[in-house]
Amino acid sequence: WQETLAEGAVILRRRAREDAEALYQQIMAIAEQNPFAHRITPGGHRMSVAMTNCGDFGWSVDSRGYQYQQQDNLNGRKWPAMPPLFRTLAQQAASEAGFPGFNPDACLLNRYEPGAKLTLHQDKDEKDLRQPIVSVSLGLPAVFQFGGFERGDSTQRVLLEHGDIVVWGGPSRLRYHGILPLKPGVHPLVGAWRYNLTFRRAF
Ligand code: MD3
Ligand code: FE
Repeated sequence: WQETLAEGAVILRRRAREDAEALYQQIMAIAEQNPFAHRITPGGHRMSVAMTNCGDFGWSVDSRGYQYQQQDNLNGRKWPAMPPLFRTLAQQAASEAGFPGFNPDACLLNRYEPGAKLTLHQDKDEKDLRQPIVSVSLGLPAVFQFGGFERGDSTQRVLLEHGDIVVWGGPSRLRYHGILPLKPGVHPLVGAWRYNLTFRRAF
C-alpha cells in the first residue's frame, strides 16, 4: 500500500502495524533509560514536542544550537542502543521505497501531546543529505504539512496515522515540513499521545 507523495517521498501506509506493539514497548524501554524531555531552543522557547533518542548519535538542541551528539546534554549520559527491530524495520522500509543500503546511526523519538506541533522546518543537520530519513508514526493521527524548498512555498497536507512509515529521500529530503497541533484523543495501544520515530544517518 505504497504511494509517492513527491519525487523521493514514499508513504508505506500501515507498514508498521504488525510491529506496533513491539515498537511501543521498545519506546517505553528507551524512555525508562532516558526520558522524553521538552527541550529549550536557542531562542529560549520550550518545545511542545518532547524528545529523546536512541542509537550512536542523538539529535538535540540547547542554548548553543542543534546538533548530533553521543550523549544527552541534559544529563551527560550516552543514548540507549538502537533496538534491532528499529534498525531492521527502517532498513527494510528504505529499501522498499528505493533506497537500499540505508544504515541509520541515529533515531530521534518525538512525543506529541494534544496541542503539540512542529513548525515548518528543514532537516539539514545530517552530514550526507543524499541519505534518506525514515519516519514511523504511532498512536494518534496528525496532520503533516509538506512544503517546498522555501519556507513560503505552498504546502500539501497529509494525514499520518498509526503504523504509517514514510521514506523521505532524493529531492524531497530538503523540503520544508511540519506537524499541525495534535487533536486530543485516545489511541487503544498508545493512549493520548502520538509518537514519531525518525531514523537518520547523522554522520
Ligand atoms: C520530510 N518530525 O523530527 S516525520 C523531525 O512527525 C520531524 O515528528 C515530524 O519533522 C514528526 O524532524 C515529521 C516526517 C518527516 C521527517 C523528516 C523529514 C518528514 C520529512 C525530512 C525531510 C523531509
Ligand atoms: Fe523534520
